[in-house]
Amino acid sequence: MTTRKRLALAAAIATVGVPAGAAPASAEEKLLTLYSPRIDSLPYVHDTHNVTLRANDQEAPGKPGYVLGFKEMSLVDSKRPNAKPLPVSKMMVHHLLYFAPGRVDQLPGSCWYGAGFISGRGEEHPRGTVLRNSSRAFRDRYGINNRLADGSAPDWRLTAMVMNHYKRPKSFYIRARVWYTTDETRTSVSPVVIGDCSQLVNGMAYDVPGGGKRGSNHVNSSDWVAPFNGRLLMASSHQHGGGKYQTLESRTCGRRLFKAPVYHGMPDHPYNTIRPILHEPGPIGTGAYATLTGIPISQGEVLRRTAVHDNHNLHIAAMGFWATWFVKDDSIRRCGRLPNDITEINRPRRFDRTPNYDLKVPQLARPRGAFTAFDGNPLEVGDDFFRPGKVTARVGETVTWRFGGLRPHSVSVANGPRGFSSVYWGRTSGTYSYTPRVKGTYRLVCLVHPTTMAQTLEVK
Ligand SMILES: [Cu+2]
Repeated sequence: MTTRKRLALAAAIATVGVPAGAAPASAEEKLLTLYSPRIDSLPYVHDTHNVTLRANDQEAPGKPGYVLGFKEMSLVDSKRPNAKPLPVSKMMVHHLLYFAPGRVDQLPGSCWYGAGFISGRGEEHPRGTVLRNSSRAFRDRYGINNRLADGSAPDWRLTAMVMNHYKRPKSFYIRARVWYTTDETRTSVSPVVIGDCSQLVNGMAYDVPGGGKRGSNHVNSSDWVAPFNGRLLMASSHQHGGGKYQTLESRTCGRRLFKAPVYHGMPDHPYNTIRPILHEPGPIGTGAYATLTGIPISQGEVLRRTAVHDNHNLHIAAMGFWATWFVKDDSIRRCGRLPNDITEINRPRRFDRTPNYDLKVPQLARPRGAFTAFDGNPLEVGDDFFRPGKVTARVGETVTWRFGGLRPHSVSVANGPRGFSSVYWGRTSGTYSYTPRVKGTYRLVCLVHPTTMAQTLEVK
């Protein structure tokens, strides 16, 4: 089949869709095992690794086709087929994100539009399984089109933010088990990230300042206007940072689609027992939903997402967005009825119903030297230090930090009267400013190097 015909076919399938109850497409799915190149990490360093995965059937699929789902995304220290995933108590996965840049059939409207996003694993997937909705029925019908406009298979990009809790340097591979087919009959689905896209430069994160009454909430909300007619097949809430729940509602149709809980680990879960505490423990699960039929969403329909967080304590680099799967479908009716096959797919068997929102994240390194008054000149952030270690400033005075290292660093409140932070994966140049409005002792850390870099800011 020529590329043009194939694209035309894919477009036709995407437009027409497959009605619910239709016979499944012929299968021919394979489970590919793919490995990243070797990645090296240092103890307690919480850094981001960006790697290219070549389309050679070892790192990424070598032939164009459809990604039907990820059975597993995990860290291993050898390529033995039966190598056990490294435990989260040793190598904690903050996130793994897979992209196929340049792939066809990307639907507009995503905060990550154009990046070719395929799938990801967050802290809410401690077991490394990301798509438990990936039933055979789903995989027989839907897939993410993994091909470039010229008909070839794209190289992939993998972004991995991982925390090494071994006391020594550790090398690992990221292993993905991917359901894949070169069969042409799948309906093309597209991941669409619905969030506050204005926070994209912060990696979709925002700070929950805290300081509210016990039980008070911080709410982050945004509206999304559907740029196409389609069906919503899957919606996975992503929250951490003191998250309580996130909703997705249709303003146009006057109905709530989902209220996704945040499931926190029991006190004995590795996320809570792991030491040292490098960052606020993330949830072990978040509400995620799948429907084979799909929820009809019409062009121009307004969806509002609302993420609710605890605001008694501070929660820096908090998030609230939905990772969804859409299929284009011009046959849907505006505000048509909700399907009766919606299932929740990421609910842990055990979780803590009274999470510890008041956990105080420790400042692990000890700032040294005497207090110096901030004089308007930017405070220095380098490899691997804050200078000076102890600073005083006044309420209402804008404090500025300048990044000058070869390695990325961040300015982040571990604990204190209010939360603030620069971008969590760190930066190597430019400045970051914050104007404190509340007196007190702010214990700052670099999130990338939390055991070695700390600064104390005393606001008077
Ligand atoms: Cu650092």
